[in-house]
Amino acid sequence: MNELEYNKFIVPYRSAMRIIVAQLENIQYDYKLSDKIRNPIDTIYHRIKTYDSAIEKCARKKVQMTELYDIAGIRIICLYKDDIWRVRDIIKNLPGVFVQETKDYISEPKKNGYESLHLLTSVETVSSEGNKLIPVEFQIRTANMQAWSQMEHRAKYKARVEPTDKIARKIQRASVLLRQADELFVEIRRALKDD
Ligand code: 0O2
Repeated sequence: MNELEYNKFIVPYRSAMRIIVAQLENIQYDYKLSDKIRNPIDTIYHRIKTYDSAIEKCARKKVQMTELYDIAGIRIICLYKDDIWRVRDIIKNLPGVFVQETKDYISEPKKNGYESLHLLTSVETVSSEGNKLIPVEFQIRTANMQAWSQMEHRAKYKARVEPTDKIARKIQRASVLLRQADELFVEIRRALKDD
């Protein structure tokens, strides 16, 4: 698939992603107006995978473009770790969204320290050619997990020297400290009865 074909191929992905982002923004707005229920959604990011990144992933995984589930990606950032499960339930209950697989890197973080909850879903979209199910990947994580993930990504791809085991251990240690901070955040909120 060349870049021009990819730009056409991603049209339904962009449309599925936009529908969901609009719904999540409405829900976030409702929560912000509520003085009874605390808003669990801090920030919503979304992106369509770049052509180069999609090509690289297909080659690495030896799959076709249609087999990638993260061409459309939505990332939701929470302030508190326990809000991740509330957001997961919000997504599960969205009309036309079907969770196909859950990757729980929170109960079981990756070896390098990566934490996040991933939901691989199919989203129902309407088009002139009829209804279609389009894969959309959700990543739900705290602001601390997001900061770590950005730092680790830079360390992996932007480093000008070969990363050493010592650096890998520091990256791992940073994730442990941020995990402790995430637990403290929830403790503080509960102590203040801000539930
Ligand atoms: P992008 O577009 O840059 O986000 P794989 O890609 O083979 O490692 P797989 O099977 O796609 O893994 O699933 P997985 O492990 O759920 O990872 C999917 C996405 O999660 C990745 O997308 C990253 O966004 C994020 N992710 C997973 N592991 C790590 C990690 O160790 N560090 C960081 N910073 N992010 C991670 P892509 O494909 O990398 O692309």
